[in-house]
Amino acid sequence: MRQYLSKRFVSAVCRISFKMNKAILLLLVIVGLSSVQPHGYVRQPLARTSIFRNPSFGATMPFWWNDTGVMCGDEVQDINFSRCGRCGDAFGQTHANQGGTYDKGIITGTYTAGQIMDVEVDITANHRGFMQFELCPQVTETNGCFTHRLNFVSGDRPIRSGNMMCTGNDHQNGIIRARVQLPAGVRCTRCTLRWTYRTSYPPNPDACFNGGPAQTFRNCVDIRIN
Ligand SMILES: [Cu+2]
Repeated sequence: MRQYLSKRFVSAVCRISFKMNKAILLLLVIVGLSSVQPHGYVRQPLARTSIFRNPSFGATMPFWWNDTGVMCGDEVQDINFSRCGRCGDAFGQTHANQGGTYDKGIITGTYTAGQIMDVEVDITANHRGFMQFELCPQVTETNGCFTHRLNFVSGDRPIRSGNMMCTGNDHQNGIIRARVQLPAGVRCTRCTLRWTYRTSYPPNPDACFNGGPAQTFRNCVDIRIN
């Protein structure tokens, strides 16, 4: 991703370079490469940090404009995601959490207990790896409340161990549809569905599972289960 971005960015910059001095150019390239990390988001039900994508929800700014790059502060993660914010912030930050800057208190999906829910994820830059969904089955979101790791029933990509969906290869960008099993008997007026995309970047022999430090993306979604 960085290589592709840098080529495009540099060629755009070169066209206007005669007007700018080299120090400014260098700064622009560094800022461009470090801030743009478009890789993916949950579009159905719509993620908390992507709420601006559906204006009918009426959410007001500020918005997390780089919503396809909610990625633990771009810090690679161990297998327990121990240096990632609860909802994808950089470690120690809480902007994407319930009650944080980007929590607009808007429910984007309503389901019934035990239902198989349809989800859609838009992968804009596939880095292999897998994605998982977890449910925090209570109104008050906490770091430890994601006690239900949900199983995939079916979907566009291979399922591993029930609760992992491999995202495919580097060229498979676009929407991945999947069906996810909600637990029986869990109801909430508001609870948090969490998507975590653990890439196989840096590259790994197993394209789906990278047990070592891996670039990771995370979204929280506010849903209701009747
Ligand atoms: Cu990338």
